[in-house]
Amino acid sequence: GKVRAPTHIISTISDDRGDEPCYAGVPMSSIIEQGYGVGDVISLLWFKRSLPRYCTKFIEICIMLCADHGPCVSGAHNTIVTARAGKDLVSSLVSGLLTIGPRFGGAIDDAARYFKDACDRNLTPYEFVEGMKKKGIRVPGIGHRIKSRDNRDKRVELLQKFARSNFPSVKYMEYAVTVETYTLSKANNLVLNVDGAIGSLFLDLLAGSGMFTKQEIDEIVQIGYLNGLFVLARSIGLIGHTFDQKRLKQPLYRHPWEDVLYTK
Ligand code: Q5B
Repeated sequence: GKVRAPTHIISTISDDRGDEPCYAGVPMSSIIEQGYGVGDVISLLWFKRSLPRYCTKFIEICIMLCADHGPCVSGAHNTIVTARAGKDLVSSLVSGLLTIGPRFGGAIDDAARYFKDACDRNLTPYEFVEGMKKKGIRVPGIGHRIKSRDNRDKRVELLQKFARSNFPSVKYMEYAVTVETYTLSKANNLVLNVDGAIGSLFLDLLAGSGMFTKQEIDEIVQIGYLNGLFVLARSIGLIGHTFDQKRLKQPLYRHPWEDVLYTK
């Protein structure tokens, strides 16, 4: 009989060997003919299944809302400086992407992990927040540099509004809101931020859609899929900032001396 040589790579999400590429078994022609959107493609390639329309719409809303947040945030700043140093598109893009992490944009997975654990264990917001403080960990998904109780993040409101009208349950998001109520009693800028809103609402999507087993949800949260939403979304804006700087023929950036405290 035939002896199959051992393979060096295992792949389960896509296949390009036939007449047309397939994403999670769905041929490209079906994706186009059936009017799939970016949310459907993400569902197939990340979660290996087709998700209900309200889920793919939610994914698309996350991508649209996180695509950019102006030139002053860490990622855009790095991209702008790199583009102005004469570097190419990919270099400018990745220099911005490399700032995404626990403080900036990359708190979605940890927000999901901590909110899930605290909510599943029925911790009161006081127990959760003060427990985190004792461990010296900032609550991921809480706090913002410019957003506050009196200057709410519109993106968070839009995500909450969509989920309240379309999700079967928003249990985790409501839990995150009770945490926000508590943190706001400590400081005005300790709002539920866009990372926290996406993290908690994605838990609701995973738990409420009926498309994932409990074990699959735990694995998604443990591996950390959700920062991918911010990375993907913000790439759109960072590419835009690169083109903008090139179009404007901006010179090499040098930070002004006056804005540096030189001290010993
Ligand atoms: N404190 C976001 O801090 C920021 C606390 C906290 C308990 C917290 C901070 C934080 C968790 C990470 C997170 C996502 C660094 C943010 C994003 C995308 C973006 C960005 C954009 C976009 C802001 C002052 C006092 C201190 C702290 C305490 C602060 N946060 N305590 N839990 N979470 N959050 N990141 O203003 O007693 O004085 O020592 O790390 O969720 O990235 O638009 O800019 O789309 O691009 O710099 O929206 O909240 O405040 O560091 O001076 O802290 O508050 O312990 O207390 P700030 P700090 P104390 S969304």
